[in-house]
Amino acid sequence: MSSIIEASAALRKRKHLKRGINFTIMVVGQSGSGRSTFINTLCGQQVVDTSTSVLRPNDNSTAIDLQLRHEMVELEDDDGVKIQLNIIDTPGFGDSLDNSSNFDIIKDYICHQYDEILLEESRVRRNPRFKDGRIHCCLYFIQPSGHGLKEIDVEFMKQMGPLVNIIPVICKADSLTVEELKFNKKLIMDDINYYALPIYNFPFEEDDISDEDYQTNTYLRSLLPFSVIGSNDVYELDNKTIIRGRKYPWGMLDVEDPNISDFVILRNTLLISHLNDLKEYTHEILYERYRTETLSGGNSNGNHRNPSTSDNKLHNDDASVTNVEDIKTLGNNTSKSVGIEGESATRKTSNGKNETYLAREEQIKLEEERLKAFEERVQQELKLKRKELLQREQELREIEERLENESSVKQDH
Ligand SMILES: Nc1nc2c(ncn2[C@@H]2O[C@H](COP(=O)(O)OP(=O)(O)OP(=O)(O)O)[C@@H](O)[C@H]2O)c(=O)[nH]1
Ligand SMILES: [Mg+2]
Repeated sequence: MSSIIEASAALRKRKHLKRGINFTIMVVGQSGSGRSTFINTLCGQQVVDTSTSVLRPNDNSTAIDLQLRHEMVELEDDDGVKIQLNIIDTPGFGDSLDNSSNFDIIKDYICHQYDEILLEESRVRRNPRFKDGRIHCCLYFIQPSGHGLKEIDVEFMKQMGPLVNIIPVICKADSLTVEELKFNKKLIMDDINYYALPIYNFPFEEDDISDEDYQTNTYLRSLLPFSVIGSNDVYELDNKTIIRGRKYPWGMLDVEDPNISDFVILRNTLLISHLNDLKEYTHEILYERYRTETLSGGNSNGNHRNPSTSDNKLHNDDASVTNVEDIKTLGNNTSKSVGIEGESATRKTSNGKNETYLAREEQIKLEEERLKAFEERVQQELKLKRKELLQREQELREIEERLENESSVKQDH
């Protein structure tokens, strides 16, 4: 019997692995920051067409609407483990004078995914085809300016950090010298600390972490913000080695060269070493807080995430990185890309008030059902009491009759 159970558990696991691990990344950054090129570099294939990305305003104004563009790519590692990677690109972000609607659209989208889970959790019958659309990581692209963060960067991280794991990234790192990159990283981290921006800083519990993980997380923290270089082109070197590179008048660089950017470390962190951590943090901390606040009626989406572990002392910056750097890449060689471009684009709602609407409606329904059951119980009890009362009345009447009879017998005598 137990062997049957073990076998079916193994089968389930295999099926699960066959179906793939679902992982969702949102890439946010101002236009031209290299989001699309990065997505193609991350996936090792042309997922986003970078030649037709110019957005125009919808009317006579100069304001450009933010779009949310979905891409889905299946990546597979050497062991046949599949990752179903959902990527949400955000063309139009930060392109207008007033970008507040951009923030609303992104916040609405994130909260809508949480509401869908809330609804699903409260259903008596689960939908077997339900798809978890929560965003597990938001890569926020910062263009290096030598001035730290801009107001829009601070505002974005402040507003979205409590809802989603934000990992800040310096894009186009090839435009910086070694010293400039170091300087820009420092300025950005100074601003993040100064404004107490709730980014994902590889949190851990000091007493509940292995030495190796401690060193890895501490090292990854020390790299923040990650620097990346992207490219849409691959080149063949020496008639055999193929690299994804950038060609300059003075030579060529390999975007995967760990000496010039953190791209490979970031890719391995996202797709291998911290994929589960990011998913768990999303479910156990971010969603859980959203759920509690929503069900207690107090969610204004302005919640403040204060990562309890963010103050863990940092040390050992030179810690070994084997865990991250040594892992070989997923996906370069693999599989099909399914583009659902522009699928669920602009979704505007006023100041984020109706995103909890569905959850509230479901909650009211549950409350009504509970009240109905309570009412039925009370009715039953009432019926019983009435019956008892009738019985007592009957008994009383019988006693009275008996007494009457007895007294009339006495009188007769
Ligand atoms: N030097 C350098 N240029 C880059 C890098 N990544 C992208 N670019 C270039 O920057 C330009 C914009 O890149 P995209 O990937 O289209 O940027 P995007 O953020 O998707 O832009 P929009 O979709 O138009 O908002 C292109 O000319 C890219 O070739 C990089 O790492 N370094
Ligand atoms: Mg683009």
